Amino acid sequence: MSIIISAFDRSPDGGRGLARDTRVRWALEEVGVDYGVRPVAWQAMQEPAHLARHPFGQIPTFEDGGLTLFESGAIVFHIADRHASLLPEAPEARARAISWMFAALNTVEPPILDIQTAMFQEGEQPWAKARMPLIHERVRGRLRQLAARLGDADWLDGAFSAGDLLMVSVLLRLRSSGLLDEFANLAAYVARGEARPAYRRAFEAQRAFNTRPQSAG
Ligand code: GTB
Repeated sequence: MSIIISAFDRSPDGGRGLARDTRVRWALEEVGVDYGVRPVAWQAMQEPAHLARHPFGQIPTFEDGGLTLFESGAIVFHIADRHASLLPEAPEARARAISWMFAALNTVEPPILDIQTAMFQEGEQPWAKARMPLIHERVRGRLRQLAARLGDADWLDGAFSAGDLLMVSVLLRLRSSGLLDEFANLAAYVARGEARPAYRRAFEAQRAFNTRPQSAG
């Protein structure tokens, strides 16, 4: 097995699939490529060996022979670019699918991440409670636009693509907020993504990994 990805030794979410190795696992499952997982403990994330793979000391990373990549979007793009099925062959359709990849990561994910930041990093601040409704409203604005574009289509632009893979991955992080359920077509879109056999395999693999018995030493 030549591909190795890195993941939290044990994700803080306990295997709910919210850490970003899940989207990389999903892409690898979609294209049918085996991979191994390098667990990275918290203290090891900022040590030289991991920093050599990831300059910001994060997960996921991707190694294939002499190639090492970081950034989940770049990794998913690399996988999609080198295997059939996650990006259309036709140049214009391919370019549109890549636009959706960027839109997921650059336009839709940032306000969603603000929810997590407000809860976990800023929750103790005196202004934290007042900020949350503003963040929710920004997320709603994006979801409204995305819902309008998706309409009653199954996927964002024709067949399922890496753009959908990243968009569904990003939207999944909203589930506990209840915001996704305000948009029935987006909730159904995410459910379609989760129902894909490749997603199920990726989810189960990360869950098994994150709930594996701790070794004694
Ligand atoms: N832009 C980068 C990418 O897309 O790859 C962002 C990578 C990133 O934020 N990685 C996080 C990380 O390594 C893990 S995924 N954090 C440690 C650090 O920065 O020191 C984010 C994440 C973490 C935990 C949960 N959770 O437990 O629910 C969900 C998501």
